[in-house]
Amino acid sequence: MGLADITDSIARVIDDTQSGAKELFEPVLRIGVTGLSRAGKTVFITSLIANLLDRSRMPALKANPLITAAFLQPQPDDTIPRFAYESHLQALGASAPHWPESTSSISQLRLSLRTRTTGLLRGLKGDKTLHIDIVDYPGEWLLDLPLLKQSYAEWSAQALQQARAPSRAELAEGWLVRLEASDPSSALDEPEAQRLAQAFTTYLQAARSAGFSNCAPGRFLLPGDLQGSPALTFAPMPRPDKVRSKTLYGAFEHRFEAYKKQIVKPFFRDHFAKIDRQIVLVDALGAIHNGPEAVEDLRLALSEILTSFRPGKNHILSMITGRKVEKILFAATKADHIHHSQHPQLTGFLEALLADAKDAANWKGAATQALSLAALRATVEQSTKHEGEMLDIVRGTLMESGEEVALHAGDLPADPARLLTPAKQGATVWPEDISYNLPSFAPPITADQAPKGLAHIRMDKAAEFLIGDKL
Ligand SMILES: Nc1nc2c(ncn2[C@@H]2O[C@H](COP(=O)(O)OP(=O)(O)OP(=O)(O)O)[C@@H](O)[C@H]2O)c(=O)[nH]1
Ligand SMILES: [Mg+2]
Repeated sequence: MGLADITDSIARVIDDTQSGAKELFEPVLRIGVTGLSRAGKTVFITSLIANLLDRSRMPALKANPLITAAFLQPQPDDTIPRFAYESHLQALGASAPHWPESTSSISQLRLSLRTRTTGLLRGLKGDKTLHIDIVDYPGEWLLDLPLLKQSYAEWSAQALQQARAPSRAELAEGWLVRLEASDPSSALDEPEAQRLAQAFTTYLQAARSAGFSNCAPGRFLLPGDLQGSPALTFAPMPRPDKVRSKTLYGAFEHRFEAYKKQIVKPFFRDHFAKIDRQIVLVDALGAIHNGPEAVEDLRLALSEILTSFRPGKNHILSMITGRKVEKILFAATKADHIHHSQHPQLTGFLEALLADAKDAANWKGAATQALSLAALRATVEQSTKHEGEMLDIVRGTLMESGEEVALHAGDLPADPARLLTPAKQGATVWPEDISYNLPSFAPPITADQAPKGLAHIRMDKAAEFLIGDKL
């Protein structure tokens, strides 16, 4: 070790103890924000930050009157990209606002809140500071957890069975045809390996677009800078009688193991393990809109996700992380698509979905809660007379045409079983009396540019659940 290395490591030790000492007085709360692709993560985080910096729209955050300052700070982890708050906010707040671009990786931001101390200690302690590290990561990455327990042969058998199921067979056809034409025992041929991986990825993307949630491995849909790397160039294959390392099957088996070891495990160890509280965003309305198969698939994905939050039950995960998330909030996003009179039904549906997923995951984990929210309210509510009856509707601007419409998306049933039972029984369409149509609304144009937080539904309730007790 050279002198420079020694001084460097001494400096680091001092640095670590200092930040450790600081954390004793200035606690850090790490909040994970996740959800499957398009669930609303980016808009949620942007809105949460905007509404914590300016809290005029946050009445349900009980400690609000005690907060004396809120500010963004450099984040502690140098290797994670910073959440691009300013550009997302600018996109949403512009005179011609647009939804933020899709994001595909992990990112982070630190927001600090200074609060007045109350009670006896007030004179002694002065203000206190809470650092909130918000970590955004794709929910698809959690769906990779089961892979850690599986061998390549087991995973392949399961993935093939899933792809051949009636609801997916058509989407998987291109890949299955290619697979049929290739021989797992033939010598590894890289172009052939790439074609198979590509065909498999195309199938996963098609499944995702059709509204399916279970589309592991997560990095195949969200490769980021791993695109084209060997760890992502494999696909399920039926196991030949004899496995040799230089064959296509042998190479894929090796790459599957590399994917687990070098991509999945480090995520759980380095990022997931440090999360104290978690919010899981669920596009429940989108799944209902996509039909019973999408709802059933979402239910299965939620139970997989719950398994990730239950390290005790999962031996591999306990070994990697060793600790538990304390609280998990499940939120049905984009609730501004429906009138508030329908929100209890939406929350009820999410609760029922969650209860089922909990049964499946044999849940005895952290405290959970479900609610319906809109991170950015794109509609206004209205009641109108229709065929002699009052109808609750929402009014907004359609994304596609730019046209302003007033609409009643359909009534969610009061009993969530009316949706969950047909979904579980494998129905392909909803019963006739349930119809539900969900358009995409454009973000609202805000007249005044003063930073007043973003118009939302129940973001303050979400914030109260996630950080309220720490303020
Ligand atoms: N009306 C309405 N639409 C929303 C809201 N939040 C998200 N959306 C819609 O959902 C889309 C996806 O939201 P994002 O926040 O980008 O979702 P994400 O989970 O970050 O998506 P990925 O980065 O692609 O995984 C947006 O482009 C909007 O069309 C909301 O509060 N209200
Ligand atoms: Mg995003």
